[in-house]
Amino acid sequence: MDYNILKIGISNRIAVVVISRPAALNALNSDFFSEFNHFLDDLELRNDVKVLVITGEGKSFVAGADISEMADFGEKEGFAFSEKGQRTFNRLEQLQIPVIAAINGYALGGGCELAMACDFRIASNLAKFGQPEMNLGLIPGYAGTQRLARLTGLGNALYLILTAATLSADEALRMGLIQKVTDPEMLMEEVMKLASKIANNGSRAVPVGKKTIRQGLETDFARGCSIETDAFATLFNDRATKEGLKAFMEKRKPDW
Ligand code: DAK
Repeated sequence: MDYNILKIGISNRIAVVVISRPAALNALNSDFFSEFNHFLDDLELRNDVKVLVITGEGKSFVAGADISEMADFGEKEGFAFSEKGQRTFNRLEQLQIPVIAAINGYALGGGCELAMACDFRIASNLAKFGQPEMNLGLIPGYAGTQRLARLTGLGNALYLILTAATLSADEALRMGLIQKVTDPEMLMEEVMKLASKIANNGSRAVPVGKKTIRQGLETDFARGCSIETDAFATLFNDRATKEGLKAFMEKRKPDW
């Protein structure tokens, strides 16, 4: 497939996807969803990529779903639009490998929802966050109503969605929406440092840890503990786990 919106680079076990439609502040249109799903199809077949980084070109991460595409929707089109976006973002969230959103600017509406479907959010201090759908007579349609409450708590989610408030990066950090704020020129360096740290762990513990935490959040505590026990046990079949334990005992770094 020829990519027109996504710029994709893969090196040192890290894939970086740049969403590049800067004239529309990287708003998510149908072409984006086709290209992104195609990219995920490829990514799921590879085992040499250990971390995915997503960022935006220009002054925006993603300024939302493409409003110009939505303007003439009826209920049927609105349903299909929401369903396709939710399916794509769920797929992203359920990737085996960790995903980092490097938030360089506006993360509004569908852009904030995209960032929330990632595992980590690191932002430039120029970034702005919000769910401004109320200003359009809408509610978030890419699971923002669900993920925002899970990440920031009920009161914050109600406040952000019902008032369409815009948050600075520092406010988003205080709310627990993001993990770190950096100077704009340090953003990619910080993100790549984090990505490398994770990518250099050669064991299955990274994907297993991600899956266990995410599955546990969707169930009750007792069931979550049982999922953890099963996952913990399976790691003892892994050569890399044996090497990690042995290396500790021998006071050396593991040779994954
Ligand atoms: N869609 C399409 N084009 C957009 C856009 C968007 N979300 N955001 C910006 N653009 C375009 C602008 O129209 C403008 O295009 P030209 O006029 O140059 O052709 C260009 O990007 C530059 O934007 P501005 O000139 O406005 O730039 P400023 O720096 O002055 O302002 C801004 C930046 C981010 C504050 C402003 O552009 C803005 O307010 N943008 C809209 C932000 C927004 O409301 N985002 C949420 C979109 S709604 C659902 C499924 C999904 C969703 C909802 C429901 N179901 C189906 C139920 C999700 C909805 C959304 O994400």
